[in-house]
Amino acid sequence: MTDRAYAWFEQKQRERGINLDEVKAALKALAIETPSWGYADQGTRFKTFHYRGAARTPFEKIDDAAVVHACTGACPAVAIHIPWDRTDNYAELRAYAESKGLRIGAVNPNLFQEPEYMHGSVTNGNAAVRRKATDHLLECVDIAKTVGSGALSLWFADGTNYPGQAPIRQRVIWMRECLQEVYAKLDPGMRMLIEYKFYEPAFYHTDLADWGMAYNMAGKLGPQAEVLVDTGHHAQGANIEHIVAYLLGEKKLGGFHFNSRKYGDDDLIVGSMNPYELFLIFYQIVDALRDRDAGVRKQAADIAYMIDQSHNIEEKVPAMIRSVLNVQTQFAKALLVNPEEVRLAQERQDVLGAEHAVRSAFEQDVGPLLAAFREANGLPADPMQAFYDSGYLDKLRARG
Ligand code: PSV
Ligand code: MN
Repeated sequence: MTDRAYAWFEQKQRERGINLDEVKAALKALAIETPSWGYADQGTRFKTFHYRGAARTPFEKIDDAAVVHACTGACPAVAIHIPWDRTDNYAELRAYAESKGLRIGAVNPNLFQEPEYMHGSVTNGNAAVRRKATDHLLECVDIAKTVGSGALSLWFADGTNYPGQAPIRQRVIWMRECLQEVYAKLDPGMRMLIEYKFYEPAFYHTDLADWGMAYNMAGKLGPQAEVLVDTGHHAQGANIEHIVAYLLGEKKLGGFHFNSRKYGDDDLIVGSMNPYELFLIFYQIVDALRDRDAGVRKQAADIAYMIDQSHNIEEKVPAMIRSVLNVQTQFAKALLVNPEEVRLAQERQDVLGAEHAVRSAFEQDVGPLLAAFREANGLPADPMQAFYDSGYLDKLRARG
């Protein structure tokens, strides 16, 4: 049945003018980092429900991430958050990850939990607090070097709740001064990813509220600083794929935090609310992978894909697997857009033809392709079923 379904799919794509070897090569290159915090108990401001089996230590988080990688073959790295993953021996953490076939991915400093940060971290009016925040960022650069990570991923909760609360232009300068000091400590190959978010926890103004502010900051710092797009960090109706295309054109798109949202920064399973949006994001990326400009192609090929979800009521490991599969599905569909069909329609200024060329790829069933691709790469055709069959859930529940 699977063979027949794939044979039918193959024939259909041939008729649509798609080269499936290219599609499979691109799928093979897709690596999605999972976040250590997605395996632990997480909650809302109302309640953190304990989930039986949630990871309690950085080592258990790595165990869970390794299972996600074993089932999907697509998640070779796990991001860490400091101090949530603080340990007194980061070399040991790295060795443990490597022993499980993983590497440590982006290091995420945490500048929002200490009492001193009530009025901001790197933008705080108090120089001693800015110093403390800067020192934490520098500590994270050192941790990144020890664990062999190539990325320092920054998100600032800094902002204000009321007009007049703090000097907005001055805070930009304070942040830049701090980040310049941190940037200077990066190794040559390291990236500094700068994430933006328009509100929460601050409700009046946030110091890095949108992609333009992050882009401007990254540009002032230098080529190793790039923008990170968290899909949950935009106002309702924002055209995220436009932002993605723009940043790719500027060679400043460094990475993604994938998650899904209905209202605010909901951190729901990727692709669960608006899969077409995720597809359109990937359409822009695939388009950039075929750009005439080698710099744009390289930028698109080097995007750091990460999941950033906190699972409040979901079973953590299968929720992560579901997210990874949803990302792969929309990426695979985007690879089925026929660029020549789009180009010709654009040339004719054929609005409906161009829209059809894009949407018809979204409407393809990539199930047979992904199953065949996984089997050809020694992976389970159905990673979710493989997870449930593996008995790992019982092991998790034994954690209590
Ligand atoms: C902030 O909402 C954020 O997206 C940042 O990436 C943080 O590091 C992460 O969530 C923490 O869950
Ligand atoms: Mn994020």
